[in-house]
Amino acid sequence: MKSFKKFCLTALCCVMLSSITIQTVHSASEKNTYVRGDANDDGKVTIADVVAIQRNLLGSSATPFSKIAANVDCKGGVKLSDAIYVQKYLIDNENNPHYIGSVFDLYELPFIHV
Ligand SMILES: [Ca+2]
Repeated sequence: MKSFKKFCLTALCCVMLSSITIQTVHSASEKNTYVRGDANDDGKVTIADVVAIQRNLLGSSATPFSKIAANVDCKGGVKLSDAIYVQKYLIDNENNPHYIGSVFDLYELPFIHV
């Protein structure tokens, strides 16, 4: 009887651990992409992203903030010029050399603009 309880407890622990592992894998694979220019990570490129970049440059720790999405020119980290590029995209999205609003893979090497 004692070994049966031990078996049941072990089986229960295994089931609980496997479900935790599955949940972790699911969460990690949930977001493998980002929208370039979507600095506040809400899925859209709007004036709020310009504000998010500017606030980040001023030292605000507002969350969420996606550095990879905010670095729209893929050069030297997040700078004021990235906010300006997003503003230009919002005014005229026909001329979009930085592919702002496009979806990119997080693990893909960034396209470097010259
Ligand atoms: Ca956004």
